[in-house]
Amino acid sequence: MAGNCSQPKCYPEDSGCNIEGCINLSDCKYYGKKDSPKKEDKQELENEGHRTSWTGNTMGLYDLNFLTASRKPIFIGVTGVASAGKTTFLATLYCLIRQGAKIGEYSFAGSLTLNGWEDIAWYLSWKSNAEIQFPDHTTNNTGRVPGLLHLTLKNKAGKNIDLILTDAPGEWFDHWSNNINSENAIGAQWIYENCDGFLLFADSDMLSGSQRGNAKRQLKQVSDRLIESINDRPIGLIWSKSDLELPHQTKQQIITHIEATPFKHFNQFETSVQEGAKGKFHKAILESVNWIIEVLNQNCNSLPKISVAKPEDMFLSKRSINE
Ligand SMILES: Nc1nc2c(ncn2[C@@H]2O[C@H](COP(=O)(O)OP(=O)(O)O)[C@@H](O)[C@H]2O)c(=O)[nH]1
Ligand SMILES: [Mg+2]
Repeated sequence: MAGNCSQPKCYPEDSGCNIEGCINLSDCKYYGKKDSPKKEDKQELENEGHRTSWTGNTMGLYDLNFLTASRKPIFIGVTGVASAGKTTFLATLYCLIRQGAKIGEYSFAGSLTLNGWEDIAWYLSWKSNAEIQFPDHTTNNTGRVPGLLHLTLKNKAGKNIDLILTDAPGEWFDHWSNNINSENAIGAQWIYENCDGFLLFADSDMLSGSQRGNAKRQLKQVSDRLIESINDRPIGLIWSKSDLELPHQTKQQIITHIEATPFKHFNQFETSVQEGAKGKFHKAILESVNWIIEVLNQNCNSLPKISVAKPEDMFLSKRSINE
């Protein structure tokens, strides 16, 4: 049984109800039922192959089968401690592309998790007394897989790419940076093992406030853990909440710490839910995601050149006699 659902492939606490699509979990006939699923239901699930992700909710692991069967999405791990601004960043990203903003050369072409995006972006879409409303705190559960948000993007040449961005509780990264083998670190370790690139959140608010010593220590710990087996994967450092001032010296201390262990792809971006002068903070949100896509494109092996007499016709051509 997965979490509190009697259906083996449903993780309602992590990703919403995926069998009945119930908004209120208590309405679901399978939720909270301790008895095992009826035999015929079980068979139905076993025979269904790759189920279409139809609810539009944030995806769980099982929904990924459908997406990854046809192509490899780019997985971006959104990492950092609790309240660092991760969910707000994701909600702002969605609001921007919903309005037509581009990520590099790519624009929005669809999503299997529109409900999931709308759930977090809803708060930013309504301002009361001109004050921004923020998304709810991502609940800390003992999930094994984070909430997964999906985007399909398309460029002018008609090339489609799929992105999956993780929305995980920050507490997971706290546990993970202390001990990767702890039961509470499983979800963060899943992100680390499966993501192609990472955004690491540095909270300008916490780093400049009364708890700054603790905030610096936590950030350094998470970054050390991330760098440990990073290989060629990119890490973008996100200075979140950049509408608030963070002393240059503090930033430099953190950069120096991260750069002390050299790794291949590192970049930094100042972002905020506020657009900033000439929209610079919002542009940085789009640029950070685009930078990861570009680095991953460079990392792909280019096809070897085949020496052929007729390069325009791969099927009929022969190797040149002189070679
Ligand atoms: N000033 C400012 N505050 C922010 C910004 N983004 C988030 N916050 C604050 O930080 C809190 C936590 O943000 P959230 O996105 O839930 O953080 P998460 O736990 O990392 O997902 C929010 O409730 C806001 O109060 C921002 O861009 N600027
Ligand atoms: Mg969150």
